[in-house]
Amino acid sequence: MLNLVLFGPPGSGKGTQSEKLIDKYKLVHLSTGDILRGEIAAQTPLGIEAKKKMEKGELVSDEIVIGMISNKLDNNTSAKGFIFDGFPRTTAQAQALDNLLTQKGTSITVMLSLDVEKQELVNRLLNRGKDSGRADDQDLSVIENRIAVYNRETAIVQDYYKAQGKLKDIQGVGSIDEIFDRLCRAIG
Ligand code: B4P
Repeated sequence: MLNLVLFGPPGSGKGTQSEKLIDKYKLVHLSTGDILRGEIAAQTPLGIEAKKKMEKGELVSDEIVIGMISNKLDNNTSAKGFIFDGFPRTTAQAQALDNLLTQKGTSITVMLSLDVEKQELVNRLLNRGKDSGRADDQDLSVIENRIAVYNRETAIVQDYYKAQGKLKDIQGVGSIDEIFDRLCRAIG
């Protein structure tokens, strides 16, 4: 199986590049952000809980997102592999993911970490906010908080995969196709 972790700060291109990677490698896409937005749209109890955190740019609890990923893995037993997009975002999530994959006799192949500087992230997210309808893309202070939360709580997850020899850094500025080529070369 080919199991990719697509990693990087908010606005670094995870969702954008996931779409292209799924097409090429025929993987199942697991985006915790998309799953959470689906729960919010359906007004489930989980969605109502998650909305409060997401509107402020904070992380939803590990327990909720780990449970969601576990369900999705159980529902896709014949997948050729997975793209984990926006997950794991904490070391506890990374450990839980390793445990879930080990139970299924597989593991993460590589973490692809997109590197983009802060002002470019802010510009991209404000730009997306003009037509995405996403409240968390429309408020500068929420965007800045998401980037701060990434630096404080999420960036360290790279060390977890580096220790396993699985981290690949990818320059995340350039055209979408250029970045896609870099990702494909890193996957090999
Ligand atoms: P996510 O849905 O994961 O969203 P994101 O990180 O903000 O965006 P992404 O990185 O996918 O966007 P992209 O660059 O593709 O998370 C939202 C929230 O959900 C989090 O803040 C958190 O509250 C919660 N959450 C999600 N997962 C969680 C977890 N595991 N644990 C706890 N909480 C969790 O796109 C950005 C824009 O850039 C687009 O408009 C795109 O067109 C543009 N763009 C992309 N590539 C470009 C390029 N090369 N050049 C120019 N523009 C580009």
